[in-house]
Amino acid sequence: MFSFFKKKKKEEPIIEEEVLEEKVIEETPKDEPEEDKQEQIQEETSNKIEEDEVKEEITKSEPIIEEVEATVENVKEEIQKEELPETLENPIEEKVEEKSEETLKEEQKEEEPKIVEEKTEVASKSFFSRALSKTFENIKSVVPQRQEKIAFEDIEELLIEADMEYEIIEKAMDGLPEEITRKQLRHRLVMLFEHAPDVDLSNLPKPFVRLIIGVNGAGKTTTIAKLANRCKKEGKSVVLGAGDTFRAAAIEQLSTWADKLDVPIVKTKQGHDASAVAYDTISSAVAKEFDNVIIDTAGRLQTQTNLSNELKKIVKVCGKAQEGAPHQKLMILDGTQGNTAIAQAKAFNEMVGVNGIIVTKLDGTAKGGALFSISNQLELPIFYVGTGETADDLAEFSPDNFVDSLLDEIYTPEEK
Ligand SMILES: Nc1nc2c(ncn2[C@@H]2O[C@H](COP(=O)(O)OP(=O)(O)O)[C@@H](O)[C@H]2O)c(=O)[nH]1
Ligand SMILES: [Mg+2]
Repeated sequence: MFSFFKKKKKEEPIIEEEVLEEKVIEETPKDEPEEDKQEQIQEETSNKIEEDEVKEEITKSEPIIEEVEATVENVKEEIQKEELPETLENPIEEKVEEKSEETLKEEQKEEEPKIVEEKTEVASKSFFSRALSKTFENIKSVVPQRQEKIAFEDIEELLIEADMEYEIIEKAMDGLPEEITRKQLRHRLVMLFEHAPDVDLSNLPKPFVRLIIGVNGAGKTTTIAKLANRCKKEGKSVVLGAGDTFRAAAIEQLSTWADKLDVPIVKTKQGHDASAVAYDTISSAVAKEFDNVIIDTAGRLQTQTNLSNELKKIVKVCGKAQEGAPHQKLMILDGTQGNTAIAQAKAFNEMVGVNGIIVTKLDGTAKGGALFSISNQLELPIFYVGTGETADDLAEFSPDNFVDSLLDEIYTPEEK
């Protein structure tokens, strides 16, 4: 069916465009419950058509801000036509207006002498000993007294207690002597975090687009709020995209955070196309010269295939809105799940490829050792850790500080 249009495209590009428009309206009567298979075929067809349309709109429009905005309008109209003709207000428009004020504020802020101290908030040793107190209690049950050297078996046992996977323990400890010094163990443990971030943080594209993925309840929405909060503290502008359109509550939750943090948000109604939200968010960020875009996504749809298709589509559409976007696909993992989170992460990694991990809820768990396995098994860096429910409870992950704080619990201080 699609190839028919393609053929036609060469001869009569203008007519084809009209046909395509009709096609979209005809072929995607969303809201109606359908047979799974049929739904999927339709979804795929409309995906392709929509993508092509977006592509065409983009080729037509010159890189002038007004035109970019017009494109956003078109895409939005299309979606509203398709899915919800009686859509009331226009939340996206509204929020874009708010943004200009926001931008002004940001600009003013930038003009003021910059007192915003470099608030990098890298997780310190004391941070980890607080955040991982439950994990450390377990460890201390194996080695209650600090020592200079610790027996191989004890180290093995305490790492198991901390929920580090046995295979990783074996790998880390391979060839170590019967009595292990702090230095020896430190070297091996830090090595497990060898997967460095693949983004040059000194030269970020503008806007820098982060797509947040992970299962429901992992902490995606909360982490987005935390990241937005960091952006603001660093004096950078940020716009949020409420891309978890599957649940109304998810949109509301992110809106509430946006209000609280006073950052703009692009959203739509429940059930609408998440990729269109992503497209709108990025396009408006491009037009308004925002520094950051953070996009939420659904953690669960009717089926795993649907979820996979939706995420793939969002990723593609992000790239249409801005070349190279999303610049980071961040996987949010619930730290209380320990090693079971790894299986989830692998599934998401297969769907869309993940660039890095944020582990949440470290405050409530004794499974902090899973950080080793998570990073090592997934061959991905851990960027941040979440340690509470407020917007401030996020710290940049530092393998060195994490390992040192763990070793401080069991080894006597290193003689210099
Ligand atoms: N204690 C604690 N709770 C968290 C953390 N991150 C998220 N949560 C809580 O976990 C629950 C699910 O978070 P949410 O962001 O809605 O997850 P989502 O479904 O992935 O978007 C909420 O009650 C959050 O407050 C964290 O680092 N520590
Ligand atoms: Mg959520």
